[in-house]
Amino acid sequence: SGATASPLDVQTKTYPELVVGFAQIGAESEWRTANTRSIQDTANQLGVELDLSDAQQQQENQIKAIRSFIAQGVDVIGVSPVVETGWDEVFAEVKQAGIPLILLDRNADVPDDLYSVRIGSDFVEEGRRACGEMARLLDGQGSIVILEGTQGSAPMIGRGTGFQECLREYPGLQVLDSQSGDFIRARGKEEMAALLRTHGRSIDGVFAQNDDMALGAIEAIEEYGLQPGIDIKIVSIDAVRAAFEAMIAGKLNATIECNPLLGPLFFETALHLANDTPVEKWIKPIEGVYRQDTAAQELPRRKY
Ligand code: GZL
Repeated sequence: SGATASPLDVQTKTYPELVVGFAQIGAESEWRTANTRSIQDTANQLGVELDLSDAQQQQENQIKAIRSFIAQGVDVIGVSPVVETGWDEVFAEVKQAGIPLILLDRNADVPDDLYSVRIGSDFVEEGRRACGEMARLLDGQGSIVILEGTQGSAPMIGRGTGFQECLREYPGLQVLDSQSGDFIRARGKEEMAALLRTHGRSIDGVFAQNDDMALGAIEAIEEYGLQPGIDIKIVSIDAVRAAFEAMIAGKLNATIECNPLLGPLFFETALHLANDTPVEKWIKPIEGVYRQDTAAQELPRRKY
C-alpha cells in the first residue's frame, strides 16, 4: 500500500515556525546528493528551519545527530538509517520526547511504534525488476556477478532478496560471485577489477545495486579490455543522470529507477505530523525502468 510521490504544490504559505532535524547518511553517491538537495531545496521553498547533518556513512554519527535534535527540541526528526539494525534505543528516546520520526529512503528493523512513517522505495521490487532486465538481456542463460551496496542496509538486503527471488524463475542464470562496493563508484571499480581477475570472460552480466558502482564497473571492464554493455551486460539501480549517459554510450544496458526527490513528500508529511494529521505508515515513490532504447529521449526530462 502507500500513496505515490506527489510533488508538494508550491506553497504560497511558508512555515517559519516549523523546525526539522534530518540525520542524513552522507554524500556517498549521486543518488544521495540529489536526495539531500531535494530536502534542502524544499525546506528553503517552505521557509522551514532545517538542521541537516552528514554522518559520513557512520551510524554512530546519525545517532549523535538524532540526540542533538532531541536536545534542540525540534518539531520533527527525519533519518535515512544507514543500516537496518541498532536503532531501538535512540528511536525510543525520540518517542519518549514526543517528537514525530520520519524514516526517509532507507528502512530500519524496529517495531512499528518506534517511528511515525517511512517514505521510501520498495527495494525488493527494485531487485526483482533488475533480475527481470538481466534475464531479458542474457536470454535467461548466463553467469552473473553482483556488486552489493552497504552491508546491512535496507537497499542492499532488499535488492538482493528481490534479485534472488526472481532468479528462481530462471534456472539458466547463476550468480558466480558477489562483492560489496558500499554504493561507492571507486569501490565498484575496485571490486569489479577483482572479479574480472578471478572470473574473467566467464562473467556474462553484472548486477550493480546502484548506478555509481555500475559506472565504476564500466571503467574496470574497459581497462580489462572488454566492452561493457556488449561483452558483459550491466543492470543497475537509481536512474541518475550519469546512468542515462552511460546507456546512450551503449555501456550500461538498463537502470531501475529509485526516486531520491523525496523532499516535497518529506515536508508534506512533517507538516501533517506536526499538526497531528494521520498519515500512511509506508509512502512509496513512483518508479520506472529505463533501457538504452529510450535513454536519449528520457535524458532531457530527468531531474537528478
Ligand atoms: C536507495 C538509497 C541508496 C541508493 C544509493 O534508496 O538508500 O543509497 O541506491 C545510495 O545510490 O547511496
